[in-house]
Amino acid sequence: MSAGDLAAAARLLAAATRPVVFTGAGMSAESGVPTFRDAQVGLWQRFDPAQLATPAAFHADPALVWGWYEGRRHGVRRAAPNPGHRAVAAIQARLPDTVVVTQNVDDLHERGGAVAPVRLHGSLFAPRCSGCARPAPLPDAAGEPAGPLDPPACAHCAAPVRPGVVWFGEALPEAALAAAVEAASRCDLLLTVGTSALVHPAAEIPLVAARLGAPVVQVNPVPTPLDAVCAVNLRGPAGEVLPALVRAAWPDASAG
Ligand code: BJW
Ligand code: ZN
Repeated sequence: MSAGDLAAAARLLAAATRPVVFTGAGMSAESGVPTFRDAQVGLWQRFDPAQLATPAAFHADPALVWGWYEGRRHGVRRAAPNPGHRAVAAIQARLPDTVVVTQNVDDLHERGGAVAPVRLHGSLFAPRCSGCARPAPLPDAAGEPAGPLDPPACAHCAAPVRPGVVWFGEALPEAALAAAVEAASRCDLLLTVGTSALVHPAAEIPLVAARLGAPVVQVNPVPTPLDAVCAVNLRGPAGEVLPALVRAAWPDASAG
């Protein structure tokens, strides 16, 4: 990341009044939460997340999929927000009309101080019934599951409880998608952080902003399909780049 690029992005941020911060798994990487397309670890090594995150996988083997999510919940509970999450909260504190839109299913934005992030892909911590769709309580946090684990049964209809996330082939929550499109349509800066921008329709959110003339600034260590629409590409980890960006935009601010 060059000093010139950082300064250019900081000028855009300092001039913004209603930015959107659009985040993906790279936002939480420095908290130790693996990105979606990272290699899996331990006993999950031989499974492809894209194969597990589907309604068909849950239908075929609910214990396999529930156990995978229990393991991930366990990892996220032990993780802490990183300086990137705190920098996002600092942007929101400085510019109260900032909208945070996340694809992440962890809770690290909230724990890092962000207010009301719009969740496009649901949450690890909001299971619901796979039959009647009623919210279901989270099972008590036990130790790390050793592998497949039967999901609880719904208290109302006895169908298996499923993770409250959006799987491939499923529609995104209507209100969240509408809020994200609305915010991107009227923003005066879109800051995209830590996403491969491969998964649709979420990946279209920065494109909506760009199409309507808002500058797009990207934070990612590697190029993505969004590079072409970005006014500035800041190549580097979110936990370092975002605090540096906040410091450069508002030299008096403290951002982790
Ligand atoms: C760092 C970093 C550091 C690392 N700092 N950065 C149009 C075109 C093609 C396909 C489609 C299309 N429209 C729909 C589709 C199909 C499909 C899709 O997009 N497929 C593509 C993969 C080809 N989409 C869907 O199926 C969606 N549903 C849908 O379209 O429904 C239609 C419908 C309408 C009406 C009725 C019924 C149906 C649903 C998509 C749901 C995605 N769900 C998941 C799983 C959530 C639960 C879980 O976590 O298990 O969401 S998939 C996964 O990908 C997860 C993520 O939120 C999402 C995005 O991933 P993300 O965040 O970008 O992570 P990574 O790992 O890909 O990238 C990490 C990045 O971080 C990398 O770039 C690193 O370089 C970077 N990085 N360290 C900063 N320190
Ligand atoms: Zn039920």
